[in-house]
Amino acid sequence: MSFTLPHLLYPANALEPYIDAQTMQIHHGKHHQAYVDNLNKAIAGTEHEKKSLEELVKNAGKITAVVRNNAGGHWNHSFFWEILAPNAGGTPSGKLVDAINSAFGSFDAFKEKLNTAGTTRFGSGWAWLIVKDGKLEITSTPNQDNPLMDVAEVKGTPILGIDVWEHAYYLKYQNRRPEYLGAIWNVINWNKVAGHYEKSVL
Ligand code: MN3
Repeated sequence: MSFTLPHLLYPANALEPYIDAQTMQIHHGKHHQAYVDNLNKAIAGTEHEKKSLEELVKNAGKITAVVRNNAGGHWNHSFFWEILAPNAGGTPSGKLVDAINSAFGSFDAFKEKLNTAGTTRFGSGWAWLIVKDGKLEITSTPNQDNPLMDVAEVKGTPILGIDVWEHAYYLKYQNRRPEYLGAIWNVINWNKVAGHYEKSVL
């Protein structure tokens, strides 16, 4: 099958001032598009052509580095755009906030731990909140890997992921990754994250 770039659910400038419009346009329209195009090119005419994105991601270590990087890039970004939203942020409610408090002590302690995972990920990668054996954990992955992959050091179901590649923040924040990580909490769509959480603990 051939993969396509998903539409953003909000205008590119909707996450201002936390994420600027130009970053969104390039990140979605150029970077994500390139992962989609390169993935389609890499699987064309191969046995992988008929597989779902999830199958490709879960078996990334058994395929090629090109498929691993680009299937990961497509999955991660599709996931990322949906957990961001304008007029979002704040704190989650319900079962998710209970699970966060019980796993990390408090919502602030959780944010700090996820920010540390993002800040200390050397080079390019992602910071994740995952469900592993029914419990919440924080982890990070290099490049476009994710915790669903067979090659992930810590495996689990992602419910929140933050892109810490420079392309996600450099135009506005330059080298100040911690500042970007501080701002992104204002645009986290907790309803979406809670939905992922509830599905993963069914
Ligand atoms: Mn990115």
